[in-house]
Amino acid sequence: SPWAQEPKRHELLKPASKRPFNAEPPISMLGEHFYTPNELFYVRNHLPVPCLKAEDYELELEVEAGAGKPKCTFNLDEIKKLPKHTVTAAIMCGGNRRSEMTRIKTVKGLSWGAGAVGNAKWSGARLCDVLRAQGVEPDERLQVIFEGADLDPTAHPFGASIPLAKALDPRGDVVLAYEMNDQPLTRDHGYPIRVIVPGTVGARNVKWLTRIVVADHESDSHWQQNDYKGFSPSTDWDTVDFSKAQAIQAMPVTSAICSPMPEERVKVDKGHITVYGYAWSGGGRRIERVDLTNDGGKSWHVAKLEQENVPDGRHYGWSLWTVRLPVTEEQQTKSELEIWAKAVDSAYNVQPETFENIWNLRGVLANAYHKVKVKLI
Ligand code: MTE
Ligand code: MO
Repeated sequence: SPWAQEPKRHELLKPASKRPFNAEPPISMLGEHFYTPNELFYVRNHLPVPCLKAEDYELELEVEAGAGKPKCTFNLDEIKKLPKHTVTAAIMCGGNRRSEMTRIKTVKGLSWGAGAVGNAKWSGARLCDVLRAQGVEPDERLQVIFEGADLDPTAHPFGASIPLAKALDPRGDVVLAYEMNDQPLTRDHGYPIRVIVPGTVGARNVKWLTRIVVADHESDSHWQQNDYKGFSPSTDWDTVDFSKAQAIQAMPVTSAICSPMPEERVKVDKGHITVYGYAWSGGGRRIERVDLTNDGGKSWHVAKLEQENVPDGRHYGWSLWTVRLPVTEEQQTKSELEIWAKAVDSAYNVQPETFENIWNLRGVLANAYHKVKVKLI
């Protein structure tokens, strides 16, 4: 069975599906660590986890279009000998928070909560160094295709692609990573090498990377062509034409309340409750502000942010936030409270208020205000 060699997982990872393994941690724990502990980092696998040995590992680079040496290969030692670069980047699944969108109307996909995201320090060789050493030159028309060692039943590998411009941009910080938070990658997260494409939807961060192709077209994989794309709320499975929509690359601004959890009983302390969570935007956009309300938007409270001190445009890590929210006497007597969070990024993009107008049949890009109902005690 292809599933016989699956790795052991942390018992706190709650599986949304077991084969392939897909799981997220309890979000209250996510919000406690700026760097998500590796064993609690969500796992999103489409296929069985391949068993790769460091000593046999080989990465193939093919330049099919544009300038550059047509073919070369690298073993693990050769990749590790290149200058080591470290970048903090959050990886978020395109379907993060899908379960909230489903409440409006059913969507197709794994029912993720707000935990299909994690933030880590990734270290490895810069893809721009590797490409430039092979003579690859900037060309706006070209794409870089990545293939994993995980094969579907018809022997097609998991694949994805990004524009060559992102891959060659030193400020794009694309790395061929062999370390996650200073530890070797675990099998679930792509051992021995995965590509990290900071600011870009999880699906392009190909794990168990075995082949890179510079081409004049996008990856022809199912996941690039017929998945991970957004559509109008009126598009249904009879009318959808996947060839007409752009593959998701950068993600829109989002946030989530990690604590309190829905339906939690929260103790009011001196007329306040403590609320914390995460916020993130794609494309390297820094989080500028996170606003909270517990009275349906009549009054807003600005959260305190914890974030890396790196320039905007290259701010790939998430921001954690915390706020002491005042609770009125009247709210305390009612005992039920609904908290809303919305984040604002450095381009002043704001989360949409509700899911109604951003609903899409695959349940991706689910970034409306995060709303949590709690009980006060
Ligand atoms: N890479 C390969 N080879 N196979 C996969 O199934 N899943 C992708 C991406 N890279 C996937 C992959 C998706 S959809 C996401 S969201 C992220 O990996 C998840 O990364 P993680 O499991 O390390 O959290
Ligand atoms: Mo994903």
